[in-house]
Amino acid sequence: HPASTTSTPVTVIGLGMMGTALAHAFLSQGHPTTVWNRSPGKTEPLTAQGATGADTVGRAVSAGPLVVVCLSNAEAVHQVLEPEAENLKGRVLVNLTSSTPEEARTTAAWAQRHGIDYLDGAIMAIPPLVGQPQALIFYGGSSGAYSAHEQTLRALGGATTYLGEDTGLPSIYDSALLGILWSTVAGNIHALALVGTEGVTAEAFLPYATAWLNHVAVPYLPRLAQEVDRKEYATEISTLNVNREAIAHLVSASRSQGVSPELLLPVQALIERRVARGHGSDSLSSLIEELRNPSA
Ligand code: FVH
Repeated sequence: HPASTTSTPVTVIGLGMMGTALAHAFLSQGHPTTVWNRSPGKTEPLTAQGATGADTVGRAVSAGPLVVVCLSNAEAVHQVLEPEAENLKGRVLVNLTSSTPEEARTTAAWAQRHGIDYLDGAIMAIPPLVGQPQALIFYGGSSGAYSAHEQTLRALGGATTYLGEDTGLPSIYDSALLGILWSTVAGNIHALALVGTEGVTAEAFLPYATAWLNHVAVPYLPRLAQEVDRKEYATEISTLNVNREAIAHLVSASRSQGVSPELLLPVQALIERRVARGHGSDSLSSLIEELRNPSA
């Protein structure tokens, strides 16, 4: 692969909210960009910006060495690209569609069979952030393809990260980080409902939630990581026994304040189960063993 430059042509297949943002980012970096979308009406805003609208997938794929696909799901990717396997041969296919590791590896195996240089990717940003320095996008797969097109792919985000040859990694990192996002948002939503019962506004509570995450939750993560990697769960500080009492208070307080504790009940159940199995003096990190052995 010749190393990518700002003149490397790029094809974007799929012009949903994300695909459109991707095409804009490539265009703004000066790449000749060809775009295709299943239903009409989505290419016009991009052709007005200088993109070339292709009326078939085949013409879009043939436009250059780098094809980026971003559709709703893996099934859509296969529906659109299976017929183009021959045409994709020798090109680099970058799949930024959300998928499971299994779907990513299945698509990678399909690409391999057809001589298509494949990278799976996961975009850890919402469309408006695409192209920003802090936009984080993970890639996994062909190292040759990545080194050849890293420069071009950086148009999509400054925090572009290559995780190695395993095409399954970007999606597992994606899911893991989204899990942290959803559980953090869930905790905040429950907290705001709780303080709200006493007339405390979200704005008034915000500085404490922010400080709590920055000064307690985040500094705990390195210790959590070490305990998990070493499977060393002994602690004198915050045992499961202590947390079991505290979360029981939270649940009963929530109920007596008229706020559903449902977002936190699963955590309470996990703690109860772990304590019942005799691990009450372990740290919170030992909960991971319950997740790893659900039926244990
Ligand atoms: N939007 C976001 O914030 C997230 C950020 C993280 C990454 N995700 C993933 O990006 C993929 C696309 O998401 P999207 O937000 O662009 O989704 P839509 O706006 O709904 O656009 C979907 C496009 O997919 C096309 N499409 C769907 N099914 C088919 C099919 N069977 N054949 C051909 N194209 C298909 C659809 O075409 P059309 O409806 O306009 O004709 C859109 O172009 C996704 O994996 C997110 O998880 C976004």
